[in-house]
Amino acid sequence: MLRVHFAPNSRAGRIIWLLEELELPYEVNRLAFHPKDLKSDEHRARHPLGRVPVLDDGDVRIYESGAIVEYILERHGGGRLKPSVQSAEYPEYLQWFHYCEGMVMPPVNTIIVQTILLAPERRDETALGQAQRLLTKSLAPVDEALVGRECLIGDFSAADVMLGHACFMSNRLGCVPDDLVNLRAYVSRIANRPGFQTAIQMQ
Ligand SMILES: N[C@@H](CCC(=O)N[C@@H](CS)C(=O)NCC(=O)O)C(=O)O
Repeated sequence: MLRVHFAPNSRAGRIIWLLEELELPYEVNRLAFHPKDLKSDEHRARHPLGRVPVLDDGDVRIYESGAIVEYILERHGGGRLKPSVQSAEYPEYLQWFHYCEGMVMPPVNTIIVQTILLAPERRDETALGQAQRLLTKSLAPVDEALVGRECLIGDFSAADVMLGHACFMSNRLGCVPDDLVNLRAYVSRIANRPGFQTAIQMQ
């Protein structure tokens, strides 16, 4: 049985969402998004930095949300939610899949640190402003890619699970400008998917 080490309001939601979309059975180890759980010896034995998500599959243990998504698709997905390697969509699928952790999440991380995690006296307005501008710039190409499309590469895919989740998080931080109309509509569409709702409501 697949077992997801999960904390609410985190990238672990991507894994729950993917498993729901694939209709695969899974178990959840619910952790608090708090050092008492994430930095415990027990959880550090799963992830050296004490982070989520982590997936167990029998004897396999793996972390990094993108790696976990690829692992599930390849070992358990039966060819679903991913274009074939020879298809015209495959390069764009890869691009958006990796754009998530590569371009969008770094400024999202900084914004969360500078607005939520750091004590007010340690916050840095310059770092926050830079991250907000970088995030807005990084989201503009995603908005363009969505012109006339329901999903990033046309059909719903794991690229939507990765980058769609990052766009949802960006929107929740108030960082999707009103003029990115395609992206705003996309965020509403994915937020309405039952699998996404299961993931986002999980505590
Ligand atoms: N690149 C990693 C990032 C993992 C990560 O930073 N997870 C966050 C939650 S979204 C976390 O566990 N934070 C807890 C902490 O930093 O203490 C991935 O995609 O899995």
